[in-house]
Amino acid sequence: MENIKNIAPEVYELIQKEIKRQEETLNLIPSENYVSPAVLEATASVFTNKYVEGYPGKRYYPGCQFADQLEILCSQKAKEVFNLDENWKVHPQPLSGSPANLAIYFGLLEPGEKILSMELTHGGHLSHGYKVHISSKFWSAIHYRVNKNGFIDYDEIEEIAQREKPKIIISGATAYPRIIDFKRFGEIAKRVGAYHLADVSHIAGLIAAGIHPSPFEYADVVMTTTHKTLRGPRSAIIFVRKEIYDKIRRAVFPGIQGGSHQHIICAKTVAFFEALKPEFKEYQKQIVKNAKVLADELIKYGFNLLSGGTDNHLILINLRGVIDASLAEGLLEKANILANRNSVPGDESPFKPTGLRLGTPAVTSRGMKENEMKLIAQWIYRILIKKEDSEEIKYKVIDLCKKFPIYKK
Ligand code: DSN
Repeated sequence: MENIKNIAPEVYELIQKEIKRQEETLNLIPSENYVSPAVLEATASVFTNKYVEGYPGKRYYPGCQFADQLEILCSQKAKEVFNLDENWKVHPQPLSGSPANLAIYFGLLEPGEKILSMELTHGGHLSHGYKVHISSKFWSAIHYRVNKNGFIDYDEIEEIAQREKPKIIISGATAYPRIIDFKRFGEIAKRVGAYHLADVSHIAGLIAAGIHPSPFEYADVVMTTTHKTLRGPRSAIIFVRKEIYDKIRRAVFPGIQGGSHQHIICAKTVAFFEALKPEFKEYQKQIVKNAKVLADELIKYGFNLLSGGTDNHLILINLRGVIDASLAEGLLEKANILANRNSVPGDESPFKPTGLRLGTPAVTSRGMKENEMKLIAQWIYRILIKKEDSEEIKYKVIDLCKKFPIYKK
């Protein structure tokens, strides 16, 4: 990074500090991950210099021949990763998850039509029609919830769908630790004449590896961000059934976005090449194994987990009556352990959440396995329940991190 160092020393310093922070921190934020050196290289490639608007073969700028080939390759590889046939088309340009969802609604719904999605405090996402998201200005959202055991209540979804006749039903969540029954979602959507959008941002890597059931047979549109379990750059991608592809194509560009970010499309393509390797499947299996061990250990230490455990990469601890969730997040951060406070069912406001969300994609990328998960659970217990000094645990955390470097020197 000599060039950055010479031109912008303050920026260089910040990058160095961020490298050290990442290397010395146990990252349990379930939506974060570490990209490979190859994906980092692609993110910094000269494709960042190229303006492209439109689509391969129909651009609003000259000089797009290689950008076009890249975009076509990105779509092909994305389809291979999810084993899709000619009934599916890919839109590789969305900049991130929230604008991608907006484009889907914009393409498929008329103003005022209804979105049926998961309640925010029950694991849903802001961009699924929640009142502070722009989607709520154009469409009205109604929500389904999890039952008292923390599982999605499909009968309730069916009942709401029959009554409210939404135009789109969204499966997928930002904080749900269990298998999602996409087949059931698809059947309900079909019965009431709604589109089924599966937002698989959190679990796309697991789906690609065949560890979580795939939504494709039962959905009209599948959206995923690319930087979570999929371990690509910070971005998103949309898969659409060919009959309705044009509506969504136009909604992304020219509807919502301008020129796409070709260096990020380049990095997504590299990530898809990686996702097609056998090691990727092993990695995804280990994410789930690690999450199960972490969950079991936390239960042994007396923590109350939503739904009583996990089937995927994430865990939600209900801290109500135990410790304030913001305080818990802060105490763990002081020990260089990152887990984020999160709403859980029963919370009155998303600003006062009582849950803590943890996940294993990032620590698994470092090569950590079951034994390390046991250690991490013990540290969480010692900090949050035994009230041991976070600073003391921090040295142990740093030692462990040093044994599992993110980027080998
Ligand atoms: N912010 C992401 C997450 O943490 O789950 C979802 O967009």
